[in-house]
Amino acid sequence: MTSLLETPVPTAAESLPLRRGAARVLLANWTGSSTVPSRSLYPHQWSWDSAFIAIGLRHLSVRRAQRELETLMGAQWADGRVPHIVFNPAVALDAYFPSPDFWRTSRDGAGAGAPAGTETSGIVQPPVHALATWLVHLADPEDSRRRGFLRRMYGRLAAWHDYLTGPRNLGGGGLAAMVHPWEPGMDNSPSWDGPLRRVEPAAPHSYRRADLQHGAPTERPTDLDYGRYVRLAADYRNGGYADAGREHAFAIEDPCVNALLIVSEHTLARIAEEAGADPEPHRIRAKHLTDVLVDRLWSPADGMFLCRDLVNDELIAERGVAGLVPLVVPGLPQDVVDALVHTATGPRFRLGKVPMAPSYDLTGAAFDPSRYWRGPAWFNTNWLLERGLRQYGHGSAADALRSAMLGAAGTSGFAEYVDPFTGQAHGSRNFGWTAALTLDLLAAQEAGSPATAGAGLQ
Ligand code: 9WN
Repeated sequence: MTSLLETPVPTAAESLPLRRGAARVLLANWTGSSTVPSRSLYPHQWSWDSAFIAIGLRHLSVRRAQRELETLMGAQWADGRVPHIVFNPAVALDAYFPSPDFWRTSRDGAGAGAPAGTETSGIVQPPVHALATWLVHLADPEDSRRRGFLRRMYGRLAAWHDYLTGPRNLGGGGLAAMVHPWEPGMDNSPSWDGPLRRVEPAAPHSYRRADLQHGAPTERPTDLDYGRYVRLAADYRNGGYADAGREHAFAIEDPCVNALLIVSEHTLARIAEEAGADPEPHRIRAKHLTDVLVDRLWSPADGMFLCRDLVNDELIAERGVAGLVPLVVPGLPQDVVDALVHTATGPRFRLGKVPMAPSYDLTGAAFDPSRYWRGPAWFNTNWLLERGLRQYGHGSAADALRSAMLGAAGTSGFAEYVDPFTGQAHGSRNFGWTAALTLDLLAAQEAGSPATAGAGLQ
């Protein structure tokens, strides 16, 4: 298939150029208070990017990693939501669309508690933040304690999870619902094709895409999809970003988002202990959400988790990598774990035969090896799978995946995503979380084992 899998484990000296390259990306993307995913395509702070970036940045500078998360949480809304973008006022309005003058959160989001002095988007992204906070703490617990890092983060993280399990419990079972395809972070996944068909696209002349100035149209979402993204965001804004008392045209429960919420709840219990708060409610919630995740999103026939469309209350019959990510959740039933590993290594995802897991079923009708979230392999989802495999005792599969990721990160110039078969680079280069997770994988490889096995809890 490809030589990436056969790459032998490099020594620390051999990995030095890779480490230096990754560090250079993080230094170049640092703005003074946070890190941009990409200097060209994404010139602001993104929510789940910052969490993954902090996980790698801690190996370079613990203080910067703390700052990264503090900056993001500093833009939290009073209702607890953590916005998916925190805009940098020094960046030109036309550098990214939708820009602050589209979201208008300080005005239109005021009723929902948007900050008055910082412009943000009004939607959210997956909750990786408590996990990242805990891992940053572990990098230098003494410094963290001295600075009161966990004490300052705890209340904000707890409010964030309360938002997701409160106002965003749209399905009623307890899982967090996402109301825009940008929220689960896998914008253009084929899982959204069905739900999006119900959405009337915004008129093409009513907005101007900025992403096509930097990204190839064959790798980015189509104009039709973009029109629908804009419509959903504008409708949410026009409703004051309120979650209750409105019909959401798009509302889904996603297994990756909720798996990350569960892992983050487990780590929030650890953070609570350190911060002098009661950890028990977080443990109870994590356990409860694990049961609900299996109950509502597990598909025995597919051997993986699927997304649930809350508009018709049906599982969406598309298999994306989001459905494998729950492998990071501790305490899953053994038959679920076995089936997930079987599916990950079977014909749909071929882990172990292709270097990195694709973002979508290789046998699926919508599979495309180069288009955004419709097939290419991403480093964050593979990093999560690597942790999941290791957590459930599949150490050699995890080692092989780690080597393949490190190989692909270097040869692709820290690409945003890669062709799952060849490792060929796609999207932007010098991408923040690719560089950061490279540093994290290198640190674990050097330690001879994962520094933070499983969810970083046990
Ligand atoms: C919209 C920043 C973000 C990632 C997402 C990825 C992409 C934005 C876009 O880039 O989304 O949020 O413009 O396509 O899909 O996961 O957080 O890297």
